[in-house]
Amino acid sequence: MTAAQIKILVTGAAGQIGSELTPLLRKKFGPENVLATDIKTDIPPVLNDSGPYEKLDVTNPTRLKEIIKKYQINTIYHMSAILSATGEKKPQLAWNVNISGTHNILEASRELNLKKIFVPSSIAVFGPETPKELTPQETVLKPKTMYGVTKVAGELLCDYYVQHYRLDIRGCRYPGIISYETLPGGGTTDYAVAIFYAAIKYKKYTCFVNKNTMLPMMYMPDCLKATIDIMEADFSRFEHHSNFNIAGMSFKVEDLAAEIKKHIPEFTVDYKPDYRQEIADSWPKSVNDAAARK
Ligand code: AKB
Repeated sequence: MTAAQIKILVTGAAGQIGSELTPLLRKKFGPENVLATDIKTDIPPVLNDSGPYEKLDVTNPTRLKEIIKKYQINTIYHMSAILSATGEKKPQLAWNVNISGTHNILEASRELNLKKIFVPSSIAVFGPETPKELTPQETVLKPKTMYGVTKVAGELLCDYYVQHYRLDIRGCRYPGIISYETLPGGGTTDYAVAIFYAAIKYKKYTCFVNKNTMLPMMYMPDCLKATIDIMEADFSRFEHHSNFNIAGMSFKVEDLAAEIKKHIPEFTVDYKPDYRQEIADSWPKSVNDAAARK
């Protein structure tokens, strides 16, 4: 497929990753070849006027197929999801969006013969029984959150569609993503972004996990590079499909706070762990991404 033939649909384009991935894809493949979609009506300024936009709820398969046909889509980046913290507050919604939404994407791709689909997973597939340090690619997947359950099921569903329908599906297990364009929403790793905003605006931050919490994180440019690299790699060499571990960095909250304090000396953090502490404690501290690098 040459660049000119690629017609991309991005779901969840107004979200934290979608709002930076979409402009990058538009730059690479031409704005008219990248359709941004989201359930939101108010889209971030970065997507405004930079290319086509349609409102889309991924749980509606009829509308999804209409859009794919209308824009002659052959490639999907399926970025919409309910994340871990919101998923614990609204487990039924998380199941519906993450499972039915992903199933709709895969079914539409099968029926309409799409060429390539990116379906992200997350470090949330891991649970308390998983080794915490340099978590291997192949390991115990027994998450305790609804988000994690939907992501494990999503990975297995993708494998099923690769094996039974020969679809080209790729994806990786995103760690917490650190960025500034669009705020993350509803995740457990959100503190690692919120702390910067709070430091600048209020010179203080109340953190919802304790100071020793350490989770895998990645800076947005690296996240975008990993996403594109996985999408452009030779599929015939893949030993995994939608579940590649990818790693950036890991740090304790107190270490991040100390680093910010070097720039804003009056900055202070207090800690009031809530239900998200338990989620954070069930996830790895770092992951091994040798399979993705290979
Ligand atoms: C979350 O915290 O739920 C997400 C994720 C790690 O997938 N950022």
